[in-house]
Amino acid sequence: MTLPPGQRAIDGFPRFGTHLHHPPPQIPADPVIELGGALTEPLTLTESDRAQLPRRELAADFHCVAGWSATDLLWEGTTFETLYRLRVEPLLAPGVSITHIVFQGFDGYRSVAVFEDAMADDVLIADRLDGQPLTSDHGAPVRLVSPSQYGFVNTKHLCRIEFHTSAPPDPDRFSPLAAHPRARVWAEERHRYLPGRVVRPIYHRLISPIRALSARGSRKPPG
Ligand SMILES: Nc1nc2c(c(=O)[nH]1)N[C@H]1C(S)=C(S)[C@@H](COP(=O)(O)O)O[C@H]1N2
Ligand SMILES: [Mo]
Repeated sequence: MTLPPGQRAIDGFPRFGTHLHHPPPQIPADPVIELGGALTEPLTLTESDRAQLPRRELAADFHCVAGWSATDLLWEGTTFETLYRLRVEPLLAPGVSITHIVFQGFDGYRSVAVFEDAMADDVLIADRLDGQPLTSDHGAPVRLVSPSQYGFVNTKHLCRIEFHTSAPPDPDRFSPLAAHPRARVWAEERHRYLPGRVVRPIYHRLISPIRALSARGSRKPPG
C-alpha cells in the first residue's frame, strides 16, 4: 500500500478534525442541504431529493493534513459532479461560471474547493461508510468526501453548499498555517506558505495528543 508523501497509516478511523473536544453538532430531524450563491434561485435539497440521484461506491484512504491516514474506507453517495450537472447547472444564468465552492457544516465548519477539484470523479456527497449510515463522529447525515485532498476539505454534517464565481475571502489567509487552496495530498499541499515537509515533524508529534482529545469529543455530553 502506498500512501501520499509524509503520511502514516493509523489503526481504524478516529474522529479527527478540528473540533477536538466538541461533541458532534445537533442535526435537525429533517436535515436538508441548502444550495446557494451564484444561482438564479437557491435550492433546498431534501433527503428524498438526494435519494433520487444516481449513486456510487468509492473505496479510498483518508488523509489528514496532520499526517495520519485511515486506510480502506468504503464510502457511498452521489458524486459532486452528478449533483452539479443535474441540480446546479440548470440554475446558472448564461455566462456564469463557477470557480469556487464553499461547503458548510451544521457545526459552522467551512471548507473551500476550487471547481476543478470538486468535479473530480472521486468526490462524493456521501451518506454511508462501510455499509452503514454515517455516524455522528464521521459526519452524519451527509459529508463531503474528497480523498485526493486533505481531510480539512472534507466537510462533515453538510448543511449548505455555496457556488462562487471568484475566490471567497479566507479569514485565515495571513496565518502561517493558512490552508492550501488546492490541498492535494499527492502534491503535499498542506499549507499555503509553508512547504509540507517543514510542518511534517511538528504534526507527527501532535498526532497522539490530538487522537486522545478527539476520542473525548465522540463521547456523549453528560446528561
Ligand atoms: N463539519 C466539520 N467537518 C470537518 C471538520 C470539522 O471540524 N467539522 N474537520 C475536518 C478535518 S480537519 C478532518 S481531518 C476531517 C476528519 O474526519 P473524521 O472526523 O471523519 O475523521 O473532517 C473534516 N471535516
Ligand atoms: Mo484534519
